[in-house]
Amino acid sequence: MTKKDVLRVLKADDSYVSGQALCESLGVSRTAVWKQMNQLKTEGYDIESVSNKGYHINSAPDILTDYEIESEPMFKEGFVDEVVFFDEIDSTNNEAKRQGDTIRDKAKLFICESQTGGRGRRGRNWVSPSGSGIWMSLLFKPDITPASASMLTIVTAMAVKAAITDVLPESDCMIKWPNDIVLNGKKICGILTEMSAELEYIHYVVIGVGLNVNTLDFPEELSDIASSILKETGVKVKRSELVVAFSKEFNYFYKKFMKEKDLSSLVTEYDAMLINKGREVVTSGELAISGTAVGINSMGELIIKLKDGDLKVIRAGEVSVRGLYGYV
Ligand code: BT5
Repeated sequence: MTKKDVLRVLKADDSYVSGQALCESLGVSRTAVWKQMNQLKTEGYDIESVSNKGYHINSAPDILTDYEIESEPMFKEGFVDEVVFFDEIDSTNNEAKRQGDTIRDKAKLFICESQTGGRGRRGRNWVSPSGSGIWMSLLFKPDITPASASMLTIVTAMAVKAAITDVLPESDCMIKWPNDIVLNGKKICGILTEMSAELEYIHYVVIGVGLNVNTLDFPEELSDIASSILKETGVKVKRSELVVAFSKEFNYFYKKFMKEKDLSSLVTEYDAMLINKGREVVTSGELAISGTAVGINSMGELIIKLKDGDLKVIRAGEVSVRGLYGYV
């Protein structure tokens, strides 16, 4: 019997669970249950015990351990089969890649409290302080071609946006194509998709998500572009709830994506989440293009309408886009 088993039983019941029922469902002694309860209490779980009634969980701490996430009642409806937690690690994407060749049919989620070498795209730095954000990486083996893998960033962005909306319906975060989530014009989340592949065959993909949830302080150089859910809304979200919502939403969007193995059934929904839509954008790179973002096509490419009315398609990875006057 593990902490996860005890938490699962307690969380599944809104009322009290008798000590006897707990022992019976877990097949262990009362002393064993009592020991686990005490351990959980020292970790910050508020578990009430009332004589003749039993145990009831009033609240759980804001932690991201495997047992906290996997014991959530909604966890089974999600895409993730197993959570691997670290208090501190260089980068959850690095760890997922180190374990990449062990992956079979499962989807594993690597998650941590802090990263010492968090990465953005092209070796950029990702600030990952302890205790306030979600730094996680999904590892799985999709049955798609390597050329389609970049579309998983689009699918992931939709899942992050939907998960935030599930937990905080009043927040109106949007997607900045291709890999950012923005709230009030500031970046609250970035996505980094990597893979190990041969020309025609994917060994595994790693999708890293960095989400600023309750972070209040950012380094000076990021203060203009970065923010968190708490900073923008004043609401402190329990991070494990958001992780479970993400896993559920990813399952939903990924299944839709896998039907055609492209984004044709998601384009309309995506465009409604796209902050760039209808706005002036300019691409980076030598041949900077400016125009109005129209939306994405079924490959996840951004369609830009040029001044002369011509449409130009921009592939993720080729360039990044920004608003004419700033980050969005
Ligand atoms: C990204 O790159 O936005 C992808 C970030 C992915 C991070 C996750 S965390 C879990 C997993 N493990 C990892 O090591 N990485 C993934 P990019 O579009 O290149 O944006 C990077 C830029 O965002 C930086 O150059 C900064 O300007 C800015 N930035 C850095 N840390 C930030 C933060 N915490 N919040 C918002 N912006 C940040």
